[in-house]
Amino acid sequence: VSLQMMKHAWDNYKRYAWGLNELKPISKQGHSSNLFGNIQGATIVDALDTLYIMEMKEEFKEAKEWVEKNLDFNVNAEISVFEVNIRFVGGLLSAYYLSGEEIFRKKAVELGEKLLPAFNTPTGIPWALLNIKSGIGRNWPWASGGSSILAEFGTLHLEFIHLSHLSGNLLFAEKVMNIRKVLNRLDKPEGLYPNYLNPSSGQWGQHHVSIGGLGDSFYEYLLKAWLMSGKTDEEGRKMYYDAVQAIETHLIRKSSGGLTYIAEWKGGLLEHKMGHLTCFAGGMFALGADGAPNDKTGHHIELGAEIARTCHESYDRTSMKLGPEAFRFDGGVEAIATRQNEKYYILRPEVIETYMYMWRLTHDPKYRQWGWEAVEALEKYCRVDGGYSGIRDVYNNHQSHDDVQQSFFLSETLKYLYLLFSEDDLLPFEHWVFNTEAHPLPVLHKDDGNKEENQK
Ligand code: DMJ
Repeated sequence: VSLQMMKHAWDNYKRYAWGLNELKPISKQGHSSNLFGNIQGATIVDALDTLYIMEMKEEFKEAKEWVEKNLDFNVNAEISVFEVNIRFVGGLLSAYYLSGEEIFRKKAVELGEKLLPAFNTPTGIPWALLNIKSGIGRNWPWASGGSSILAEFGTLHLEFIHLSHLSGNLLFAEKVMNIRKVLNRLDKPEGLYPNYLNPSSGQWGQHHVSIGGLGDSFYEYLLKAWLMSGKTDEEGRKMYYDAVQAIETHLIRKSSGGLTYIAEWKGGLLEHKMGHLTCFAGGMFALGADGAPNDKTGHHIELGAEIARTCHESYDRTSMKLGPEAFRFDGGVEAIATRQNEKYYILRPEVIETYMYMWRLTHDPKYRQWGWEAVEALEKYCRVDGGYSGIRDVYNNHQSHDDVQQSFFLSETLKYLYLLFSEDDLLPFEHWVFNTEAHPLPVLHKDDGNKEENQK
């Protein structure tokens, strides 16, 4: 089924928005997100590995030809370093490792080099935004006192390690290792990592902590850096388990109805809200269970299972059976969005991602059932003639589409669905880690040798 869904999403993108970043499935035209500046083709690059994995060979071939002929980074564009890294660099790296086609390696390294000027700050903590022509960077104007964002500068590690591995240029790895050094020098409030860090002063901005937006994939990349290193990166491992310990103590709570959730922390005060983005953490806890210190393996699996259940409830308690952007545990509600501007669903993957990890790690059939419920809801409410669209209010039976087919729907949501219903030996966890945009990267073993050897 996810294969048919992919076909529908891809065919319509191709028909109405080919070469542009994303598809507007209702108005049947292209959508240009400013996250990628003038870099084009986000959906194509994000979808490459999904096409490959689903064995959509014709489509993969035409996508590859587009990359060869049209993917151009010599543009005057201000881009989001994080978004371009996870979608474009990550997408190209996976396409290279899966297919062995040199063009993808070349483009990934070329783009990686364009991102390097972002690190030209007093601390080496990169800017959020970078003009890839001039090399001038800056931060989001809304971010606390000129800060860079934890989930942005903390989500470069996996791709940059692979860029060094594939290019022989050690600068990439040095840049991301330096980020850790800066973080490890700083005092952390209650052992927690604030979402904001000023790249000039090297000091934290506002003490807001989140495992959802602005924080999320930083934690994910600590764990995955350790896994991707063949479990040799002890620093990554320690940072991950220490962070989880602090998160458990200060952010994880149980509602009176028995639902475990991860709250947000604002200078010591809890906001009892959990974002859809935060739901990825169920899968992360389960994935990290194996290496958990002090006999805590079972506990981390259990934590993953509880977060999965809570996130499933957030879907089940809507009329469309698709989860809201954020849900709350206060004012008498549990796992329900109370604010109008938190009731939307934009085809996000995190809940299905967690089902996939929980399925692989426990084989409890309920995760496939829950995944199936999501498929039915996507087909019923998000599928339109021109592709798949997000929904403005999942509590309202009257459909209101947002008219965007997000590129991560093809790279993540559909890939995780496909994996949920595949055998475990498709991209097995011993050999692959998924970047935060679901692009698989191979585990690097110490004896993997150099680039030449790897290409044989
Ligand atoms: C994706 O780009 C990535 O999963 C990122 O980590 C968070 N936001 C979207 C999906 O929701």
